[in-house]
Amino acid sequence: MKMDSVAILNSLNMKLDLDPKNAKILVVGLGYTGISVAYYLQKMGFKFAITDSRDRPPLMDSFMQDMPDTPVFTGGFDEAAFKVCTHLVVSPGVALTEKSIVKAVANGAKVISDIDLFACSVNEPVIAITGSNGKSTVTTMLGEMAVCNGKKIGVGGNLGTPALDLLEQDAELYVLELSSFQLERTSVLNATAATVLNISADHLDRHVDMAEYGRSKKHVFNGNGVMVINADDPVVNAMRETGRATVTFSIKKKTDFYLAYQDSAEYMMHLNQCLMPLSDLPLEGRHNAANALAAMALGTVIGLDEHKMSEALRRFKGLDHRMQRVAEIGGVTWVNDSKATNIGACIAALQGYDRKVILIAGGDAKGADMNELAPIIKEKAKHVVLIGKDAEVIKQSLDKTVPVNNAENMNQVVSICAGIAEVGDCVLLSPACASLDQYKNYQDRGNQFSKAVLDLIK
Ligand code: UMA
Ligand code: ADP
Repeated sequence: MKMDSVAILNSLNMKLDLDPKNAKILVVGLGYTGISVAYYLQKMGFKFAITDSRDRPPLMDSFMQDMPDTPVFTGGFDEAAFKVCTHLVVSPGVALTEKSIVKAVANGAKVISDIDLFACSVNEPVIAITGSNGKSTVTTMLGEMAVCNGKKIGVGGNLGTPALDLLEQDAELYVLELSSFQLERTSVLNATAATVLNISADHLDRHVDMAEYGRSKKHVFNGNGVMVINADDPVVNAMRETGRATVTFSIKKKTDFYLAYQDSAEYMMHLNQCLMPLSDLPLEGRHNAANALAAMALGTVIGLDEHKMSEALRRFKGLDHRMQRVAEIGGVTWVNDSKATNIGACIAALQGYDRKVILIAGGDAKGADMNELAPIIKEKAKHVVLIGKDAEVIKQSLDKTVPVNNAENMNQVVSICAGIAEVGDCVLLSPACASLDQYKNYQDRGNQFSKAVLDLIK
């Protein structure tokens, strides 16, 4: 049954020591998360202030029009506000190592997240999905499976809609994509089922090392819900806990959800039962078979019908900027995988090809070691065109074993690739890096690529 505001206030008090009479809350960050927290706190009767280190966060003006009485401090973190607060609700874009936060914590303030507030506000099942890659794909797949089962659902988190905004949707089930930043500051989420899809290097400009990055991801398993484990990933496998209900998936061996040949066709399987032929899954790449199995595993835990889940998978269109075929021009296929913002995604993309491709890579490597990427590039790329801040780092790692060109912008990239490509070739934008050094975001990078490609046929 849906929680009323009395029950939510009790839960906030019990789990987070938050009560409207005594709490002095500082919301850190005036982005989508901070604003969703502000509306939630106002609705629940809490007093709070907001701070943002930026001079003028992009959403500030409309927010101030809507909530003119809220104290807002911008242009640096306001020390006075940090000094008096009992609770800090810190947005994912702000590192917990910020001096003001460290000081406030030393003074006894508690760091919480929007996900903690959300967790105190719902009785309905919550499915939580994290991992270095595949989060958005699996979250969207599972959402579509639930809709196909006639469920009223709320789907969001890192995917886009802040978790607290989903509460307005009055859902009977929530599916949340969660980033390592959201998870590292979340302590009271107890998801009905949760998964870490995989772990590979990402965000090492913010996390101290891989071990700390992995520990943040592991928070998704806090509580006593079902753990959905990728049996192919050693780091994820090591997160298993004895005595916890666990469901496994694998694209390499027989587990609870796996792939197997039956009468010379490859099937997605659950225990000894065929779910659907893998060829019915309309997505490129073996990694998407793993994603589909993970979504099936999560859906099964919450009682979704397997036929309906297969139906949703057969209709799944895939998300833009993930292995998205842009065009075939003169026998050359152009693929936009701009969302490959880390090494793991680029490796998965290259592994999906049985012939050599022309690879476009580069951008902001976020501290990752590009030597981990070099072997697969050497194996699968006939030519590499590099862009962005860390182009040189990638070039060095390739050690002159693959022909490399550098380019300044996407038009130049596409014109170089068009000059090299021969009939039957594939040109793949899978940068293994974040886009923010040159583009607004990965969508902007992907859109500029697609436009430049389509301009070739004008
Ligand atoms: N910022 C400052 N100073 C501040 C507060 C923020 O400079 O005081 C900067 C951050 O460094 C960041 C930007 O402002 O560059 C936005 O930060 P934010 O925490 O306010 O972000 P939101 O607008 O609340 O969006 C966040 C997620 N963004 C980040 O984690 C950076 C969104 O994920 C998410 O959709 C949204 O909450 C709702 O849950 C985006 C993302 O890029 C898609 N996520 C990263 C990823 O997927 O790799 C983790
Ligand atoms: P996330 O939300 O975790 O960033 P997405 O589904 O948006 O994941 O995909 C991001 C990138 O990772 C894309 O380049 C996509 O092709 C790739 N990818 C998707 N699923 C996987 C997976 N299971 N393993 C490795 N790479 C993947």
